[in-house]
Amino acid sequence: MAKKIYFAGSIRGGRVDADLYRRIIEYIQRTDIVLTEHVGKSNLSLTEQGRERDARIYNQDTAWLRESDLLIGECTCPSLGVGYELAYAERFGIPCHLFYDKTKTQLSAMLTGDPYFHIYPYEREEDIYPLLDEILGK
Ligand code: 6K6
Repeated sequence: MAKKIYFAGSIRGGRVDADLYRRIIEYIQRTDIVLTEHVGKSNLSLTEQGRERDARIYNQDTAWLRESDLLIGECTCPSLGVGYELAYAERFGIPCHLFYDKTKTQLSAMLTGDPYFHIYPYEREEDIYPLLDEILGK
């Protein structure tokens, strides 16, 4: 059965890797359901929309997180929102698989130091996809 995947990637933290997010999302969608497809879209609004609209985003995203089978995060571009989502997922027992390009960044010790997280440092984008196959049970 298709799994429900919460894909986490930076939005207001910076959109430098938005195309990479889109490619990863499209790869996952070949076999599974990505609840957060918008994270890979190039035209999304980055500006604060007021607390009411942001509350709708928060409520929707945390509901999706609780119903997801696992979280896959691309963490090269640091993002407060992604960090929050990871702690939230851990609290609800959602398995978390985190990727980052080790030639570009060092992950926070709050992630690498927490044995709850499955962490995959990579050097080239093509290294990501066979790992995704393993994670998704392909
Ligand atoms: C509308 C259409 C697309 O995006 C929007 C508005 N913004 C957000 N919509 C949905 N989820 C969001 C939005 N902003 C942040 N998030 C969640 O936080 C995503 O699930 C990302 O994984 C994460 C990014 O956090 P920041 O701190 O980099 O914004």
